[in-house]
Amino acid sequence: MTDPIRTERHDDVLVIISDNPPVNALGAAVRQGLERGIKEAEANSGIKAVVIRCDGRTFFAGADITEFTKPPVQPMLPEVCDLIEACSKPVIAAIHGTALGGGCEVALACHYRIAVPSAKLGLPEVKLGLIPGAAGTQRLPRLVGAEAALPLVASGDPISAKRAKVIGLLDAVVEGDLVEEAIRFARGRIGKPIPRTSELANNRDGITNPAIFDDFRQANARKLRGFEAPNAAIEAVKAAGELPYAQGVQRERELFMQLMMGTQSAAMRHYFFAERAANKIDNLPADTQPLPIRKVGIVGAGTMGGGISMNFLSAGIPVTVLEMEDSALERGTGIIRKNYESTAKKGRITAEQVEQAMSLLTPTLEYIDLADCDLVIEAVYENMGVKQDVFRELDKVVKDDAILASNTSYLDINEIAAVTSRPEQVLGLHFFSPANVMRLLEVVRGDRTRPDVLATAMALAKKIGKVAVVSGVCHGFIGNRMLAKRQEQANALIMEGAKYWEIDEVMVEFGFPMGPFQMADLAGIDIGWHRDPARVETVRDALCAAGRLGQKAGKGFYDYGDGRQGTPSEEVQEIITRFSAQSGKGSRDIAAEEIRERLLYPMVNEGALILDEGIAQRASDIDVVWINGYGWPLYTGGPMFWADTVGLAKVVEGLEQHGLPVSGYLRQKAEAGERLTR
Ligand code: 3H9
Repeated sequence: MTDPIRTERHDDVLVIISDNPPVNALGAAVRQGLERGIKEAEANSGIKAVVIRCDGRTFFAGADITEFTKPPVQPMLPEVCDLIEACSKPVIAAIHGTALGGGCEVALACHYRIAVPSAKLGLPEVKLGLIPGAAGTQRLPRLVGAEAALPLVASGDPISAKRAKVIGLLDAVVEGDLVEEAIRFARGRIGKPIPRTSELANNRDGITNPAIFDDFRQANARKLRGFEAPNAAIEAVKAAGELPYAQGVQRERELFMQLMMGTQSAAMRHYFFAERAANKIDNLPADTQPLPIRKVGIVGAGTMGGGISMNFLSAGIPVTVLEMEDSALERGTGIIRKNYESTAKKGRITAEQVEQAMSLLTPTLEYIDLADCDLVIEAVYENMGVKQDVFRELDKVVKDDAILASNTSYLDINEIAAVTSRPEQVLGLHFFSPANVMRLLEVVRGDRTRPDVLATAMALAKKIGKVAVVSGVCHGFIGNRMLAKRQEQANALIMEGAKYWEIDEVMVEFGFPMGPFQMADLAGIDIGWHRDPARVETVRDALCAAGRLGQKAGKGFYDYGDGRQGTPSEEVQEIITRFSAQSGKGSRDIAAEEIRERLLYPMVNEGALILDEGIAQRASDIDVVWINGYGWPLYTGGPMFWADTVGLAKVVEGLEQHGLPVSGYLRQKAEAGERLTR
């Protein structure tokens, strides 16, 4: 392996350069090289100042996460940072790209930091279930104060170079050539007293105003619920104000090690690599090239069609949206505009951006206007006949090399593709509602979908900020197929005596934002209802017949006042009790543990089947689907990783105990003592 670190002399300035693609992670060889570079500077009296910079697309993006599960190799990052800071000659970090985690900590150990305007700085360790472990939690508050440090450390979102300058994290934002500017900056610091962050007095703002910690907790309560790392991050930042530097660093180390040993960080690191793996398609010919998508057509301007359109408009891709009637078209485009305007009101986009996005939208009532689109996505009523009609029509009018996609959530893509003359250019693009917000995109690969068509979908997903996962064809694909298993048990449990709000509570306690009955209320209980109030065969029929259609009607399983927080309804429980009595299953108290196992273990079993059948490419893809599409708690790593932490033998035992099916694949894995995820 070539040495990732080299040095260059520019007269009296030594430039230490890292070239460790793709993101200059601070692996062992990089740390060793940095140590060597600083020692070289110390040993040579001709060197008066040092610049540390990176080649490639970014400054160090952090510690090398792949090393966390391997035996440690010296020197460790905290020592390297201390060595940099202790250097007797001024050391300047010259930042471009993203200085993240350990990379930001290296910058904090440098005596000065300068960056290009497009650079970003941050401590995203909490997103991996960790806190910074190379004294970042102690140096940063000393430099910028606890109040400014807190969101960086505890939320993990990076900040712009401009903001970093405002809070004092950067000494300068430079417009010209970064290397030249850094060398010039370094020369200007020669012979001046060297500012060392660890030697700064404790910043007192967290002590004089301790409310900042509780305020932060309160303001972010919903986002942080269940996560361990943010609390540790808050504690570490607090310690930076209370303790001498060395003790603060020790506290940080203890907290860091606790988290590193815990399951949450293992789960979140699993997820980090899972998300990146999901975008890769196994067995595609190496020379597969994505096709250019310059213009997108959407059939249907309803909730889904509108939401899908917004993804492309926001990414600067023109959209032609088709409806059958003027009124539907007007309503649909009106909602798109309203959504953009309300985002602008919240200050997240400018009024110009609203107009720019809307200017890319062409509403139409004519199929022929979709003729020159590179991709057309159908988002009409979930019915095979209706969808096939749309595809027949599209196949006739849209140019030959265009891709045709269906937003179906359940239906067989092969059957849809079969009515066209181009089945190899047909695939599923299953967006999740609200489609402009939810990150997940299931890319459904038909039997005949061509590799470059699939690759195009994956590349496009990245462009519009989605996390795409490839699924094979089956009823409900990866996500909804597993959801059905959970719903089956939720329905069975209420017949056996569990209260529906208890079931929701168990799921919320587990970490979901809501339970299955709250979700039904949000989605609308009447989705797929036969619409005959006289035909009451299920609990759902009874609720619909009673006008309890969900949140939109002010009542569903729950009664809703002004807010979205529902209260359990006696009327609904009476309906359930009536059906339960008819079912003859009897009624008993059901413990939370049984509820949890019966809802979640069948999902694991279904996931195992999905893997075995090759519907999902890898177990981690299933985790990506559930975390991004259904609110499965990230800190458990997703259903497959979670099952591994529970132990597959225990899952199998639980399924058997509850009289539920166990797939051969799951049983075999459990018996072999293997895991589903790697
Ligand atoms: C830390 O620093 C702890 C310290 O406080 C304490 C130490 C004692 N390591 O995301 P991309 C790979 S914790 C190893 O697709 P982008 C990634 O897997 C770390 N590998 O690119 C992918 O591989 P592949 C704190 C890494 O342009 C490839 O690089 N830092 C690492 O969309 C490209 O990645 C972070 O948490 C890593 N640190 O986004 C930052 N980072 O091609 C994590 C990336 O085989 N990284 N890879 O799939 C990121 O947020 C994004 O990668 C970044 C680039 C924004 C940098």
